[in-house]
Amino acid sequence: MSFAQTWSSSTFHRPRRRPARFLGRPIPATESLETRSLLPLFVVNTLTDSLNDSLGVSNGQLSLREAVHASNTNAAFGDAAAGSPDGDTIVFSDSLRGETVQVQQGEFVLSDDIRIIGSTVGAGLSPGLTLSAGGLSRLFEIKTPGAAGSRADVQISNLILSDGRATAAVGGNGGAVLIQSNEDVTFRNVTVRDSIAAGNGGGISVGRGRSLVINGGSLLDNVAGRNGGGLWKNYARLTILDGVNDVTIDGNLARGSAADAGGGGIYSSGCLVNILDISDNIVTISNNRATGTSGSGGGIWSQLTGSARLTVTNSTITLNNAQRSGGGIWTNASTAQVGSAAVLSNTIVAQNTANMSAPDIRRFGRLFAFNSLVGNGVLSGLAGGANGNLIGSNTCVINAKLGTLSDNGGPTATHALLAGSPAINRGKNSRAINIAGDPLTTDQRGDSFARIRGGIVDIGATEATPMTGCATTRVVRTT
Ligand SMILES: [Ca+2]
Ligand SMILES: [Ca+2]
Ligand SMILES: [Ca+2]
Repeated sequence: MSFAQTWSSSTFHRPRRRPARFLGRPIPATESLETRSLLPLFVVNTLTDSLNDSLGVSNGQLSLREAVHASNTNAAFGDAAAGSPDGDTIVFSDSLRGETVQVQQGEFVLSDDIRIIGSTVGAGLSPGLTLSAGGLSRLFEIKTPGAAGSRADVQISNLILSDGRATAAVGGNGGAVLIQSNEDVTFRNVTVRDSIAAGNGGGISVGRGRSLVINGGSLLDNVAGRNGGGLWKNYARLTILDGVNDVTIDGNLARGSAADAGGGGIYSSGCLVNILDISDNIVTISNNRATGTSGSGGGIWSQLTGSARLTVTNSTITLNNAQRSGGGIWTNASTAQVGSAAVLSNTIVAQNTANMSAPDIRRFGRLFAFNSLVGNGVLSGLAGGANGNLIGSNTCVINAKLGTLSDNGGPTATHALLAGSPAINRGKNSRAINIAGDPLTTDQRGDSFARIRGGIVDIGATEATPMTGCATTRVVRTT
């Protein structure tokens, strides 16, 4: 039988403005088919990644290796029918749900429009399966071999990518995923974890080019020998938003003597199209470290020139560490450029540490904050009281009263606001909006957790449960 099946062209039209929403719905079993062009659907039904898979030797089962090859070349390969130049879709059989593909034949190079979906079951929230490189190679390299300016549109969803490795011999960047120049890529509900890069981007490296949208998912425990423990990007647009679930960037590390800039969680640099939006409400950035000799920006390192900007909305950045300065955020937005700025709204940056200076935020150039809480604002240039901000100092650090990173409901771990947190009801409702300007409806945890409780949004990624009754009860210690 042929594993290439017909699929509606309507499922692969590329909504460039908001590609993240494109994958927001599970693929219906009976999509209404348009007759003008039908695109291939590959249903991978084996976990194997053998030499025969890479050579295209048929064994009656369709492997991911065969499907990717046929999609790239638009020619039949092994058990895969020919892909289409207009884009292909690869899904995994439900029978493989929860399993792991051990990637043994090297990274998957994606060079033509494609989407790879780990699971189409249910609401599409849980990862369908894991791709593990076992420390042998990257998982994906996304690149277009065509003429200058050509771009591939790549969408990957509902997968765990683990144990990738980029050695110096393959350029060193992007432990799990290397995105070459001029690509438009969307990751939806993809967790990138436990990967190592000899160079930049322990988890993901995004080269000079178009855009990466991270819509739900996590960057966990990745290590870069240079900058950007979780993710490194240069002259590219990165948008991180929640979609139907949240984003946690935790436990990533930028280390080594060449980690001269830092960015334990995220390293972002460049101009013109260097935009980092962390703005759909629900990002937790914690426990990342920049330990290079002069590493700064334990959570985020952001160099902004041209019209570049860094926006962070309703997020929590805590417990990150930098060897030098800016344990939570290091930002430099050139004041010579009208358009460049870092903007924090309804965001907590607290309980971060830096070994030299500025534990929470090290600011150069333009930084604006609104209704945000900074535990120790020394060297941030921010003053408490203005714009509804709560800004601590060396002598009066504000305790945000955050719980440990733990399961507080929802798909991933969060730092809850503990009773008495000064962040409770200190945000601004009109700033609790997503990238499209629409009001946020849930906090980081998703559906059953309203973004606004008690009438006023809280600062940070999660909303506290309002106290009910007993509001006037006080416990007075007498001894
Ligand atoms: Ca096969
Ligand atoms: Ca193709
Ligand atoms: Ca509230």
